[in-house]
Amino acid sequence: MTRFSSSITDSLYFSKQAVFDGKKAIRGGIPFVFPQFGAWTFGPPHGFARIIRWNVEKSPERLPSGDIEAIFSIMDSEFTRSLWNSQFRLTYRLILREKELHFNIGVYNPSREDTFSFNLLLHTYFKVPDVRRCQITGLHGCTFVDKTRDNQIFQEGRDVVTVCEWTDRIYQNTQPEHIITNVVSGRKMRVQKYNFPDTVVWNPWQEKARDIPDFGDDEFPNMICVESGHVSSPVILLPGTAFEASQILQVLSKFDLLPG
Ligand code: TA6
Repeated sequence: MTRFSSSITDSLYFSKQAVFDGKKAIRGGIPFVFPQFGAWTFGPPHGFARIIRWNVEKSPERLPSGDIEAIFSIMDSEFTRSLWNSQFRLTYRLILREKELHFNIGVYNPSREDTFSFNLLLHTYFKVPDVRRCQITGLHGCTFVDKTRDNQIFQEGRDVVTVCEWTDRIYQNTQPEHIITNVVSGRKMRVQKYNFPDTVVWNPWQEKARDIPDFGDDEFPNMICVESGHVSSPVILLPGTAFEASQILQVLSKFDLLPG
């Protein structure tokens, strides 16, 4: 497949040790978390969507506007039903521009009788020269579940969040926009999200990095995960209804000012 490169795709982090064998999610990029966030009694952690083969509804194609569009989908199969007995159809439409990447997700429940519930999250890995220098806006005042401290709940008091140690937090009801400073080449990244109430911030730091086989011991300073999701509470989808969520990533120059 053609590889499209832009300043947005260059801003994503992939581990030097990433393995793409179809058995587990690649360490980097934007793994698609569905229908479960985190450990799962019935199947692989973070669900099956990041390990199964997706259908290509529309191969990446340049539109007259210059944008590149691609559409992918998954639906229930014998395999998915063996883990999660729900009928579903999920579409994933991507629009790539030089400095922007748009993600439009639709989840549909085709059943006539059965309701299902799910989590959804885009586990985005950003490439950064030094994670300690990144600042993340849009989290001030939000409660968060701290997975590094027995899932205790705290409230964020900082206007901008920095990451200087093992961090694994689910921020709840976050602002619809985050700016992350000092991503690759010192640029800023704008993350805009719709119907994704939560934002997960993760970096395993040195010690935890050693426990991740497909992640180099010295790579933790060069990535930060800022993940738009619906994970604190499940989405409940009634028969015959659909749920939509979207995200836009936009590369800004290092000279663009932070909001407010
Ligand atoms: O989104 C953060 C997180 O759930 C962390 O708890 C951490 O384990 C990370 O994802 C990576 O998970 P993975 O299954 O890809 O190793």
